[in-house]
Amino acid sequence: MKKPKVIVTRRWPLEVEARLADAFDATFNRDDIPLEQDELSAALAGADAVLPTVSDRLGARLFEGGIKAGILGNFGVGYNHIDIAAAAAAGIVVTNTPGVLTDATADLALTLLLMCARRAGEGERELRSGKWSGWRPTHLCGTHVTGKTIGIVGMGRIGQAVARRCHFGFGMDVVFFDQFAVTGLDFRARQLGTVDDVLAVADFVSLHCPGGGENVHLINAERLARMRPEAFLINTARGDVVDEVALIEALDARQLAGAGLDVFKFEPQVPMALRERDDVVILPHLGSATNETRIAMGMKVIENITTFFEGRQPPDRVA
Ligand code: 8YV
Repeated sequence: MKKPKVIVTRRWPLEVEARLADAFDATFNRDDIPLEQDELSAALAGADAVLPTVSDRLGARLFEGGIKAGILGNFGVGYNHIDIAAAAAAGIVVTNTPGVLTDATADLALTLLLMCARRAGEGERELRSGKWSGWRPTHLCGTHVTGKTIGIVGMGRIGQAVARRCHFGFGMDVVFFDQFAVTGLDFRARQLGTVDDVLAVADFVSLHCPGGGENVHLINAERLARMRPEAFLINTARGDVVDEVALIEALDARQLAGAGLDVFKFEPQVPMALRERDDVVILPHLGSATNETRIAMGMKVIENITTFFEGRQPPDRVA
């Protein structure tokens, strides 16, 4: 039987590329340069499956006609870069990779939280630039973490993994907002009625809701004004959840103490006004970036497209 033609839009871990090359008629992006819109369009027209990532914009226009692909096997849990309604209308199945990146992303949220609280980025910059004059009692004092209150916005898999780390690892009180009632947690946590309620009490606010749709600018000027001046905002979800302009203004006005950001609205562009600040920690979208996790994500995509080509329901179908 002829192997399905599969186009992979970016470099993937070698183990996963080898498995793809074995099972499919696979085309890889050896140079790892993001595909242009016309190249994505050609991929959809020429392959049975296209395997995109967050760096590919798959808007409605790409699904307008002349499509051969039956499935988009997205490498990643978030899929707000794909217009899934347009994909579904064009008869294309879309899958994602939930579960396998939960721990890595939660670990990175904690990395940002600790770096913000303990001024780790500032300290490292000072030392590397040769400006450290030595220990002194008042040097780079930050914010205590243990025993504080973590506020989670979006208590799904990753939100719960962050909350669990904060509760068991740092003895923190956990409050959260989720649009659904969340039960069966194995640690103490209080579900509050609104995002604003969480912002009003949390020392650290960590975002774990999907991007796009109703969540665009969920954290806007009004909501930032509700944060406590000693509090930090952590975002490992999607850049569009936070109004970056409003965040910069709120930091200027000291409405919050700082922010730890792994995601940005127009990646890889990050506003200079954020890059120049000492009260923000910024990382280049590293949430799931461990070797183990990236391999597991790739294998999950393979599982999804394999099931699809066998005529069965892919386990992680989102459209
Ligand atoms: C990925 C992510 O690196 O899975 C996600 O939603 O944000 C990251 O873990 C990236 O999105 C891959 O497409």
